[in-house]
Amino acid sequence: MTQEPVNERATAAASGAAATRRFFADRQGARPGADQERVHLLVSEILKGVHETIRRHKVTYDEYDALKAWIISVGRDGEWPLFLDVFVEHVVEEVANADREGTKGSIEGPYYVPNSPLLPAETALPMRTDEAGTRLLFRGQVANVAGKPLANAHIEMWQADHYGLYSQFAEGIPDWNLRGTIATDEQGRFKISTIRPAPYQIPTDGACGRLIAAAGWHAWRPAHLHLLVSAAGYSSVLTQLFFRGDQHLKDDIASAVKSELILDPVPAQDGSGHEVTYNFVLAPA
Ligand code: MBD
Ligand code: FE
Repeated sequence: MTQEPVNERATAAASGAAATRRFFADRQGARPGADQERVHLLVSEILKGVHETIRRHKVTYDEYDALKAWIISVGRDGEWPLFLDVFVEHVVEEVANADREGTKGSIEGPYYVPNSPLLPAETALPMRTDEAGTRLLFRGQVANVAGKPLANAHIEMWQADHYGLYSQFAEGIPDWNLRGTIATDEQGRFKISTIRPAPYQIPTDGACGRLIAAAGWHAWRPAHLHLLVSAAGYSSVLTQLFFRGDQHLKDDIASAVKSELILDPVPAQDGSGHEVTYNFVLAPA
């Protein structure tokens, strides 16, 4: 897939501010940990790692000042949600889901919005009449680990558009564009028309972009669908699905790709774009 220049409408400042607001709206309970021993243990160990790196590499005052300026700018640019979700969340997810049965989890990232429009099992994600991109018919079934189909399971889905932009985080896109909550039918099935998202480049004009440039890294994530699948009595799975052949499967800046989460789309039978089947498996709560 060719990539067009992106992100003029998803500046670090705009998407960062929206992501920060969203985080506090969803996580009113997110407060510094109450467990003093745990705070002491974890913060001491992190600081020790920093101290050891400074000694081992004889970090200079110039480097220390560059770090200080950069950390201040992460906050100024509203990019703490982005930075943490790109560079840290994948390990939290790995630990949290180490013993999960069924569908593998992946990171949430900064762009989830709860309470997206409820849609039937066979549906199209909300999109603009002239929505750009290759059509994608995404279908499958939700079942439990014993193979029993789960009727009325909810598949919350959110994705970037053809230009790598997320509604509610980039300018000029309808609020619920490419976001929806699909309820499975009696057989646990779903059939969702959408478009293939584009590979996603994190904003390059803010603190995260400056770090990436300074380190000689790249800013790309492979194209992905975000999903949160839930059913009464089952443990929800928050995950992402990727596309076979994407050039960034092996070097996702957010380290979120797992081999079990790669889709193999084929040309659609009706000749309109691609179609793919993926089945979700939930474990008891
Ligand atoms: C994304 O779209 C995303 O999914 C993550 C994890 C980080 C930045 C942008
Ligand atoms: Fe994403």
